[in-house]
Amino acid sequence: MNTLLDHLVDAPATDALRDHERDYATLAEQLDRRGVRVDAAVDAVRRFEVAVPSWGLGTGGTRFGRFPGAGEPRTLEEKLEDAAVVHRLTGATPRVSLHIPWDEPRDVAALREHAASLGLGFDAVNSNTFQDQPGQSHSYRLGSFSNPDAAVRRQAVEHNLRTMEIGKALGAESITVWLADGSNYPGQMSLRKSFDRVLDCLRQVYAALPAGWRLFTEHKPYEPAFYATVVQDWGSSLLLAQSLGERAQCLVDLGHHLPNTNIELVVARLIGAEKLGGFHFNDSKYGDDDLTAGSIKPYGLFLIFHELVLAERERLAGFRPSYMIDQSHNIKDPIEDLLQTVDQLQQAYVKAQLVDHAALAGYQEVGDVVMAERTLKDAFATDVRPLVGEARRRGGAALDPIAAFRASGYRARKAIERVTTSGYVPPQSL
Ligand code: RM4
Ligand code: MN
Ligand code: MN
Repeated sequence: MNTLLDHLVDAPATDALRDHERDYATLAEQLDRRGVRVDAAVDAVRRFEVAVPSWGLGTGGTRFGRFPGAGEPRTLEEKLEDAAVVHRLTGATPRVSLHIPWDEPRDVAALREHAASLGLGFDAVNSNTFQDQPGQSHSYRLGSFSNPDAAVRRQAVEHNLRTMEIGKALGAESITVWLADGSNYPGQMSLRKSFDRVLDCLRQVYAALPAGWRLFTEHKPYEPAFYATVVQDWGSSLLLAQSLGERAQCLVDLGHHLPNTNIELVVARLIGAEKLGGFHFNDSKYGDDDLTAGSIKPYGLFLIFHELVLAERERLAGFRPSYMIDQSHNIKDPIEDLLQTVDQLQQAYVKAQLVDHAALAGYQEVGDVVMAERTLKDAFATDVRPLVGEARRRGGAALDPIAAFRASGYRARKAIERVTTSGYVPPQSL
């Protein structure tokens, strides 16, 4: 075991353990009465995995400001150390998703080794053609793949090819393409031509996909473009994926829908079309808020997982979703926010496992609306915290990750080690 990670998961306090054992026994007994095998549910949680975003390990910010915390990672290597802490405490995050060039490795082989020594691997790589980078020949001000200038489009395609090369050397198996392309004013660009250009560029990227890789297209309704985003909705994303071929699938970011969109329905449609590739988990109230998953709409999250668990049980063709987190941790400690996130995802996932599917299907057949809805609510209303705690404990992770993280003093130690060159020290009073 890496010394850095030693002692993170010390035995919980005796009374915490005793309380947990009682709560777990009560829940197990309750589930038994409902015909649910608690061990199977615990095993399902233990199999659940989600990737951590490299850009979610430092403190995020808005265009109004950023409030970094002491001891936050300064380098990609330090970000991986923090990601390893999240994995050690949850047992559920063995891979990191890199954003290129935000988190471009200087030495790919060395980084892969460093990650492996921390027990980590790499998930989808994310290309970034939404910002100009120093030394770049052409500007993305008017878009990347949709740009009217062929030289800009070429540059953007080449960036994606390079991103895949890096990903391949790291052992990743997919690329996520999110484009900021769009227009701010009616008339700024041709709505049809811009989409055709995006498809054409994606074809070039798709043609270079390494063996065994998948390409995910990620849609977003607005921001940074405010009038018309080129890949603005799941319909556009599906058109792209279907035109590209079998190894292209759609990625659903939970914050990338207009308010009140029925996301579980979108998920069901994509599953039906064998085109659900992956998720970016987060939560939102208004738009792409990047808040902690489950913090605002936990029932919605559960309903999404219900669709996922149904597809998993039915072993549907083409169903192999890649789960990732995409959040910006602006005022919480990023590690704590990720620990909360994973816990919320594990809870939503296992609640979906508790749904009595046979009963639900029966009620649907005879049109018993009340009982059908109640079947879902019975699962959602179950307090599954002892169950996910037990799953983590059996997997050698922490019963209560936040408590274990706070008790470890990890962040305080890093605040001493990771002194920023700017000498910035956050004010002590909050
Ligand atoms: C976008 C989108 C992408 C993410 C960037 C940082 O809104 O969610 O997935 O990589 O933000
Ligand atoms: Mn995203
Ligand atoms: Mn986003």
